Amino acid sequence: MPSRNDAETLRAIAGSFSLEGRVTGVEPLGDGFINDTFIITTDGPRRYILQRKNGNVFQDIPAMMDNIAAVTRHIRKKVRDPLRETLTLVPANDGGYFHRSPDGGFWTVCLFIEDTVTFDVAGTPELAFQGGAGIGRFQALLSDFTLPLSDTIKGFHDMRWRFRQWDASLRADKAGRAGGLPEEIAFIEGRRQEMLDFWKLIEDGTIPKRVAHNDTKLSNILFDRASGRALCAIDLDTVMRGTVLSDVGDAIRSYANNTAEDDPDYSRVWLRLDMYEAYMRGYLREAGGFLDEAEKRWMAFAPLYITFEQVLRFLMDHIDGDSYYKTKYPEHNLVRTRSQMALLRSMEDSYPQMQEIVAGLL
Ligand code: GN1
Ligand code: MG
Repeated sequence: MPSRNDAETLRAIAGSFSLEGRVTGVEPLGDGFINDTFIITTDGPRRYILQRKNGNVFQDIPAMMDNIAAVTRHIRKKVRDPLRETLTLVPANDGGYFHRSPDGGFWTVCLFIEDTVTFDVAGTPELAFQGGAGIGRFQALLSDFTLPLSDTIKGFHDMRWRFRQWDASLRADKAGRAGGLPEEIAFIEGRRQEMLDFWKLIEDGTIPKRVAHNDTKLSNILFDRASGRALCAIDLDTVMRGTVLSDVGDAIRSYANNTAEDDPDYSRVWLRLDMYEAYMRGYLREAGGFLDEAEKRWMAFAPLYITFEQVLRFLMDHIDGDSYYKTKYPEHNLVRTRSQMALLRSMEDSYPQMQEIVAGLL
């Protein structure tokens, strides 16, 4: 743990938020790739989540917090149990939704939602069904949201922008790694046109922009411990306007993978069609009502698009010298790349069946 996050500093930071009770502990939680996350315990009735938001990834954290506040306010008004079915931001003592530490860090707090569980691998179709229903519900609750939202990360799922970054990375070859990656680079280039053609449908308005979560991997959903239902979408940092297809794609990338996204044994990586079917059944039950024809038509392609984007982003970070994602070992981004390449190949093989499944559910 870096010294900037030492126990005393963390307690002082926790103390600068309007918490009920006195802080009794601040401990690291989970292993997100982007932010540093902690759990705050107090002698009061609640626990809290403390996060140091990543200032390299998010250029305008105040705008990001405004997005999260607006979206959670909207959801809160519509659900039965607002303290459990959406995130509740806790203001800092000055009334804003973040605290600045002397080293320039941006810190935020929200309520910890008790009696919930998260997963890294879905395991059962029932869980995939519940996860699909959860994201479908999240999108449906926001389908009448009309307030402006800031773009928290420029060009997040925008393939034209991603290729511009990609071309620049290859040219710069900062870590001197590009020469050793002919197969991976050919994998990306061989799909460039296909992916740009899909993105064009968003650019020209064929596929509408709505409010999307944009980071719907399985571990970003809280499941209710008692009922097993998907309760609450967390990690709202990337809530922005975009196509809801990104959410379906990113979810399938994690729920329907037979293994973890960075499994180094690529023979274990494949798309599970039973999980795909279950997720889509849950998702379409909740989202079917607001989707238009173009979204339905391109629904089955979404996982291929997002998995491709992920291959590109992991490989680009490897080429850049691992500056974006947290890594656990030196080749981690390359292993992630290859593991996601195996997943995309499996999706390409299963694409006709994926299309059939969606057609059968609509
Ligand atoms: C990051 O924030 P986290 O760890 O849930 C990333 C996603 C990637 C994901 C890959 C803001 O998600 O886009 O899909 O890692 N988030 C950001 O696991 O870049
Ligand atoms: Mg995130």
